[in-house]
Amino acid sequence: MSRCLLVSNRLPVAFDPKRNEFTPSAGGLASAIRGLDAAKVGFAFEWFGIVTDDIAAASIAELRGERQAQMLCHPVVVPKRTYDEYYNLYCNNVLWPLFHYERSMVRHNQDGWLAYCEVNRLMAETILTQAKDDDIVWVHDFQLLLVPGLVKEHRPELRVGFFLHIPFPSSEIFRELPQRKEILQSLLRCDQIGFHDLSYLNHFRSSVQRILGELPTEEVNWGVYPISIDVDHFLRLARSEETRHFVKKYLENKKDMRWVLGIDRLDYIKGLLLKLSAFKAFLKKFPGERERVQLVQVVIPSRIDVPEYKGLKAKIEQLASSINGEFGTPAWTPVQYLYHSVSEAELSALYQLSEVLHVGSRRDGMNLVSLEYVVSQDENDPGVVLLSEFAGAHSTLSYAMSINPWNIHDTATRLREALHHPEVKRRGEMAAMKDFLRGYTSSDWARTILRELTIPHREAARVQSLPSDGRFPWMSQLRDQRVLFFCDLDGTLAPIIQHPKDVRLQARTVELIQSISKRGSCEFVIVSGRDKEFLEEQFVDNDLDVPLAACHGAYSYSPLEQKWKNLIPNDSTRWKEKVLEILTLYTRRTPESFIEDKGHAITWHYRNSPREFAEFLATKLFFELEETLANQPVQVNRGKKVIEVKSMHANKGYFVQNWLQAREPRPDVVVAIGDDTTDEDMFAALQARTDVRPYCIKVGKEKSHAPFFIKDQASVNLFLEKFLQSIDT
Ligand code: GDG
Repeated sequence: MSRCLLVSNRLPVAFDPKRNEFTPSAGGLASAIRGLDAAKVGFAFEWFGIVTDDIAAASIAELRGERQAQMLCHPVVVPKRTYDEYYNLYCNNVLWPLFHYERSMVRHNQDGWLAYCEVNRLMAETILTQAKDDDIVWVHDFQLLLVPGLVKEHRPELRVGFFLHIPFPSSEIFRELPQRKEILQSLLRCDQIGFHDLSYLNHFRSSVQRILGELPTEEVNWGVYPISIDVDHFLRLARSEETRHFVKKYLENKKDMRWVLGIDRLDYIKGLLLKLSAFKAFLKKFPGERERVQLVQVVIPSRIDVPEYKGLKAKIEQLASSINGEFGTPAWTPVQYLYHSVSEAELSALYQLSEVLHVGSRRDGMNLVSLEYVVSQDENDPGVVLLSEFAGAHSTLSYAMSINPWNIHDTATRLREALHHPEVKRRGEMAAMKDFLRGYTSSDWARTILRELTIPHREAARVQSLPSDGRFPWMSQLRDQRVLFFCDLDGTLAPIIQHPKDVRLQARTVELIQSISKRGSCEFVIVSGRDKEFLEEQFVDNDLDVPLAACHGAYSYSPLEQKWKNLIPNDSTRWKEKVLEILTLYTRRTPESFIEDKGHAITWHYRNSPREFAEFLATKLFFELEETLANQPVQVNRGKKVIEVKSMHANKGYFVQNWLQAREPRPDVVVAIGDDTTDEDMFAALQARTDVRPYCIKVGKEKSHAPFFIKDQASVNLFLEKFLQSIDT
């Protein structure tokens, strides 16, 4: 089994020399990674983390492989004073608040930065001495942003991945960081950079473009991999004797009271004051709910030596007790406030007994508590998750009730809705989320990341251009195989020309598509960014009976049913108004540019405009759109002479995944071919699949997720001809 060196600030266990005791480390990162199943992930993990004294180091090192650690631990000793400066002055006073958009909390300082460099150097040195050539180094989180650069400087051939557990802020915020260049340059040395959410990745990309001038040309694989939890562990925990004992015990007091639960580390990012204010507003607005509902808020002590955290604690306690003072009765305490951690069994019991989980984070990389709550629910009478739209988990939990925690009055109303959400709905919604999590655990998360981190390595040699005879070697193995073919239109089947509406398929291309799609073993699907009407003209009106996907997969057309289906029925398009307003301004300023509204996407074209001026404005426009739409369910893409804003779900990646899901029997082979950035979503989705053999082909020479290349559009027909021969012979 290959070795994966996990590198993070903390180890999974801490050692208390006074009590001579080991305690599991608190926090999301440790709890998610502790749950990784090495066998499922397919790697032998060894964990590197910092300790500040030799006794702890020796004791933890001795644990090697024992239950408390679950993984082999390598403590890296850092002098206490340096550690404190690194952790308090830079990690907690600069990076943490800045990355969570809390600019007023940022305290820039040079001492912290120097200590940060020193600790990162010590960590990198240890890795350099311990890592063997075929190990994978997987660095975690904002405390160790310089480690990838330092490791790569000496061992460029080592595979290094980085995962950020907190948000990556908008470039408008990130560019304030005095050490912005050093940090980006280090991260760009990685072979792979992972984020929880697409918006974080977009912010990172635009920061690179803005601060370093351009995106790197060499191979960096950056992606979105939302973290998950050890689902089996939480399912078992929910049924355990110990948890049942607590459920019974708590029920004796709870009786008919309805619980709104909060489990948060003491941190300003968790929005505890906003949550309490919303609860107060709820009690004011809905007097009928008083004496029937209680907010059970567990606050886990954290960074308590820091004055800001002490101050926050005092404010929370003040607000909680003022709510109790104002609304409480001898028989009812509105806010039950606990300021200590609870055991796992108690936590599971609280999850099970609470009618609503309230996550009101001002910003939160992911938020594992919300996932744990879902998994712990009783399927017959589950609760509801009230979830801040500023938590990464918002993109994972499809049926959570969204709140904007800053809108206290609306949150109060949503809380009431959550408490009265009908049982049938709760059941269906919770079952869907639970099912999703059953199939996507923290081990799946790690496996996807590590697989991608190793594949390019092994496949680097296999990146291949179309040979002059038009046959990739793998084409000799297509006979008797069920082949699914996804093909882009513009720039792939048809050349890019000056006026997009004049594009027509060549007669030979039409013939080839017809012949391929008539083969029983082969399904040929056109996946295009064009609108339905245009595709209909090109294909349906020319009697080309192939399935079509318009607007990057937002609509699909079945030749059998002869009708279009909207694949995103509940798509909200409120963002469109704002986008049209911005694009109209740019169109007025840029001669011969124009706007195309495709329903789920809006595109700004500037292919006929004065080149330099239009490119300049396009860059500006791109950033403006990203800023304006940072928290909207949309993607902003820059393609060839176009900028496009599209609904997150109008995405070729989603489309091909869904299409494949519905295929029974599954095809053996999937071929995907395309030339534009939007095709990259399709390539990335297919390359990650293990149940089919994907062959992704990029038309053009740009960097791509696709391992195969065809140099230009004019060579595509040759490839199609040879492809047809390969499935026939
Ligand atoms: C960072 C990011 C991201 C909490 N209280 C108790 C307890 N916990 C456990 C929970 C959960 C974990 O701690 C908290 O995880 P979160 O994700 O909610 O938050 P952070 O610690 O801020 O984590 C976050 C995460 O990294 C992972 O990438 O999701 O956004 O900020 O697992 O169950 N466990 C026990 N008693 C407690 O009192 N036993």
